[in-house]
Amino acid sequence: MNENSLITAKSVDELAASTDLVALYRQMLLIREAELKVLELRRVDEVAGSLHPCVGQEVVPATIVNLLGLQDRVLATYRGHGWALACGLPLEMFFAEILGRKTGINGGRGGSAYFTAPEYRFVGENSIVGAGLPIANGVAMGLNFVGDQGVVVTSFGDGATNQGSTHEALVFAIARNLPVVFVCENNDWSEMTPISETVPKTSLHARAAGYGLPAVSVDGRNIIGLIDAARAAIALARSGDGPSFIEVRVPRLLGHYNADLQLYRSEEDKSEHTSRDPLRALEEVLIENGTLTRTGLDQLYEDAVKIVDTAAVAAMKAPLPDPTTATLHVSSNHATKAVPPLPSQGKEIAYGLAANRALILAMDSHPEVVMFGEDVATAGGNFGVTRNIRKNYGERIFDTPISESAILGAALGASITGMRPVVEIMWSDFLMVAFDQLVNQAANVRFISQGTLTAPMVVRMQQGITPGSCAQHSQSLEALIAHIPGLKVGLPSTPDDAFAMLRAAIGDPDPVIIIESRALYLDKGIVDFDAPVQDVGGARLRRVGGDAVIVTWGRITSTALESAEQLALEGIDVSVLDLRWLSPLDEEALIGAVRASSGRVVVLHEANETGGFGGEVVARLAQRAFDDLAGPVQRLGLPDVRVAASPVLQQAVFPSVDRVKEAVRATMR
Ligand SMILES: Cc1ncc(C[n+]2csc(CCOP(=O)(O)OP(=O)(O)O)c2C)c(N)n1
Ligand SMILES: [Mg+2]
Repeated sequence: MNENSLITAKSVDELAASTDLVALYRQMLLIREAELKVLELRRVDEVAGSLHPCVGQEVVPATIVNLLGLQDRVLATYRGHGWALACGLPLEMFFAEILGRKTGINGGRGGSAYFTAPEYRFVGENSIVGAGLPIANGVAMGLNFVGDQGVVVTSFGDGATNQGSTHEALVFAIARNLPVVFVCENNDWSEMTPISETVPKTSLHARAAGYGLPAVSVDGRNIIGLIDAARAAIALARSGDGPSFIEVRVPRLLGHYNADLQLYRSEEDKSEHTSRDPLRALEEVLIENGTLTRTGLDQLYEDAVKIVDTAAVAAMKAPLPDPTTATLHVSSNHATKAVPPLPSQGKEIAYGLAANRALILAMDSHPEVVMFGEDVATAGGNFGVTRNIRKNYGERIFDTPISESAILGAALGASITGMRPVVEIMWSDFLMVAFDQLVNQAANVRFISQGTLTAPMVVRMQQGITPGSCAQHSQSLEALIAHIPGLKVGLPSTPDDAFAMLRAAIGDPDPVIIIESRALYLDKGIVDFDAPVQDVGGARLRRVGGDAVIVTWGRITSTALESAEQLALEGIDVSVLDLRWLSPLDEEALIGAVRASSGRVVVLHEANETGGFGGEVVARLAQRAFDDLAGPVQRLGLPDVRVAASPVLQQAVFPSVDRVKEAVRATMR
């Protein structure tokens, strides 16, 4: 790969002539003055928290955004003020956000390091290093799905090129030939560590070139070279020729953040960086080529200061947010309709096939649904759940690299741009390598945007113990997801629910995680394919008995039911409440079932006991139904162990029917 493949044959003079350097200078100056003003406001305690100024790096957003159209999008990092302003975010909204005001672009929810302004093409900043790149891929997919032919620019630091998600994103973008321009702002430092220490034997753009992206490195003072490279990269993306990578070498004129004393940095390094300021370089060009005089420059400077001051003063007068809104916009909170009983009429079908039917129906009824994941398309999935979709729906289902962060990030980016991705993570254990994209990214979309943007994405995965599954392929991790506000999670325990809950998830406006059970995939049951689409949420009473209730979910529900049948032979009549959804939790059904079952409760799950969702169930009962409890609640889960592969050792820890029966008897003593 020719590392200079983004440099076109156009002459420097031709490019210079077609570029409004004064407008560019104004833009850079405005960003610089805005940053300096923000720092000043921080010094006098008008701003809370850390600031990451882009002073020295203004040239990158100012040049590149200028080359974008209205159909294009930008994603940046916590050092993203310049990108947002270049995209057109009004200065007053910018200051108001950083000042934590109601009139800020996100009403004070984003602050300096995490604001988003999609209405100005700025998908957002990101405070997680490297996390924006996978999302940029999805935004590119989404823009092109809605027919905008948009190009996505995502900016990140030199340090981010050491992050796994960055590499996954580059690999994914090239595999899918996505219209993304990856812009690395190399300021030589990642916080307090020089890039030379962590990337000793290669260059940053060479890394990207190694994946097959056209890649180039440009000095930020070489404004014409930067424009040339960016134009070429944008043109490549726009014409369907895929992603590319531009490294821009820029100085970091200040510390990593506002309070950084930079004791780790030599004076030589600081002055070397100061000597490379692109703003000063551009001033010299403007003077040398006679475009402006010193007085002209001074005038532009005074104009910029005035504009910035006026906006800052106005923002400071803006009202603070109403504290009662702090809990709003976490999830959609539509009331859950009553969940119908399991159907007695319908078609008998296996659990895995029922999920497959839900996916096919979604493909038929929602053109915006796309599916992707590892082995899901041609092979039909590791467990066959996505079989027979590729042949009818073509590229709407595709196989991805083994890159879980890239998969989830792409799903997120696509979901906020008009698509409805339904992606598969092969085993819930594998979610752990990409949890950021759910917890720090997807869960925040509605919140940050004050409900103006949502992320309607579905993640399917499966979990649990089966004979021979090792400690890395047998965990039950639902409590980790249920812990995160902004995510919804459900665990179907029957074929009907494998169908109905997946359909509900696909119809939901928020990120929903459906945890299927590998052990159940071949189990058959009646499925009502004609039933109306349910809402996400709602528990189901699977058995009614007045002596005690077993509260459970997922595949171990069948153990609860079998235990109840056996206990009935002893004259103990037990209810079984299948919670189905842990988030949102059907608290009314829970309390109702406890009251109707003499207040004797067993909470049963396959997950380890400590920190399992059973603890949450017990806490809710203690808070809301303490007087209804007949005695201590019995909690039965996997003991706090790792799971062995040997079936004998597995059976030794799995909550068996006998243990469940014993737990129920214990509530009656
Ligand atoms: C995943 C993650 N790890 C660590 C951090 C802490 N952190 C914030 S900024 C930063 C340095 C990143 O350097 P670089 O990518 O070069 O960007 P720059 O700050 O120079 O713009 C680090 C380590 C983080 N926010 N996210
Ligand atoms: Mg850096």
